[in-house]
Amino acid sequence: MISRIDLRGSAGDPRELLPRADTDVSAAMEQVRSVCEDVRLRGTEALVELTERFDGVRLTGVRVTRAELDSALAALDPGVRAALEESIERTRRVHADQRRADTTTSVVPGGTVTERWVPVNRVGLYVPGGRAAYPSSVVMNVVPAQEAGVGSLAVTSPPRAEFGGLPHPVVLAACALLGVDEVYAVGGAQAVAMFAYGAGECERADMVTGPGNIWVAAAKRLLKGVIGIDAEAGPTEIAVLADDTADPAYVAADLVSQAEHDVVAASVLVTPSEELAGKVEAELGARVAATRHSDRVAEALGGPQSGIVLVEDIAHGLAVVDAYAAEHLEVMTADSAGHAAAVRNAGAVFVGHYSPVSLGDYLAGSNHVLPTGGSAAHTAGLSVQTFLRGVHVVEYGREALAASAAHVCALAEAEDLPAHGEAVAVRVGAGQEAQT
Ligand code: HSO
Ligand code: ZN
Repeated sequence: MISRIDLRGSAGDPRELLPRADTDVSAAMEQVRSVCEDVRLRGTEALVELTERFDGVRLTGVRVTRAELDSALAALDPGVRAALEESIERTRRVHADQRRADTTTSVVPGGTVTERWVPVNRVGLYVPGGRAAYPSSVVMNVVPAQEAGVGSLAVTSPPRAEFGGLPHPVVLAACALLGVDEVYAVGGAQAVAMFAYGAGECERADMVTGPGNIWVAAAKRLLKGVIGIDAEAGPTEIAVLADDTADPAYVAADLVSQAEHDVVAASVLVTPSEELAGKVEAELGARVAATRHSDRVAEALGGPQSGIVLVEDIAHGLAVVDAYAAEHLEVMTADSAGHAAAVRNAGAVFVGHYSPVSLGDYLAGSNHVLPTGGSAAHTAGLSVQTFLRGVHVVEYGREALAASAAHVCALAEAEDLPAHGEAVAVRVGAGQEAQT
């Protein structure tokens, strides 16, 4: 079952010893190149053919109709509808609060620089298909884009034969609840290419965001530059930093919860307590056997990407989880808040015994599109900020320019770019007056 890795007494970079899946996105890039080219050259026709090949669905049109969205919403289970509405409300409140205000700095008398936060014009949001349905990912992508003020939003999700060649009905219903009416039944690399180049009814987008499988990640990497992208999302990961104040049932339940996503999902417990490790192993045995997706969970927990990591103490554990830079990190220790405050690298941090990752997946109000594969060391998850650009707006008057001229000319001369200085001198002279 889950392996143990003993880092007690081991010096050096823990990254060498920590479990982590290696998904080879670059190998997949070669394969998605022709798919993307095909969409660029043949548009909708290519989308229809590729969808038939990869999803086994013959589309009559790539766009989901208004009537199809409405009937998905009408058929939505009332309990699921209430949960989605609450999720949208909480996520909206959190994300609305994150929106940064423009700032204006008066740099010199008569000279200002304003940072103006401007939303991206048009965004394509990818909602994965695959084993599960991801209406929650619709919320996590759409809400921050809406709160940022993105003017044009389109969602795409792979069509499913069992749903009459449409994306999952709950995904469609979530789009309808959020007021998104431009929805496509296209998945995989071809969906990223559709947004990057435009195809038929789908106008090209400035940016594509959202998690997907390896083909989606490869297409994002390939087309980055043609289209803006968020972080590449790989298989989901949970790391739990816990001591023996943690309840082994909680720890095991959380490790199982993320293992449920995928056979390559990673569940890692970091603990100084051998006693807790033993109890969690026992709990896992019972929970894995009882859970609905038992085989998938067992494979994920038994895989080389998962493990129980024994550390000297919590300080060592903190160094280890920082090195690992998990997508999700839970801290369940005697001083959860204090220890969590010391964490530097994690996509999202879940503090204490009552903040499981699955709460964050659906309802905490935080975002669940988060950096994986260690990229939390340099990248943040999806937020309002993802969809905003801080544009610097420069406004100097004549006097302020005159007072700056000498310095501009000096730097222009130092860089052997005298025409830069001349563009100032032509307005105000070379600016001898600025020798202050
Ligand atoms: N844990 C996933 C998100 C998710 N979970 C969606 C359930 N639905 C990656 O953060
Ligand atoms: Zn999840």
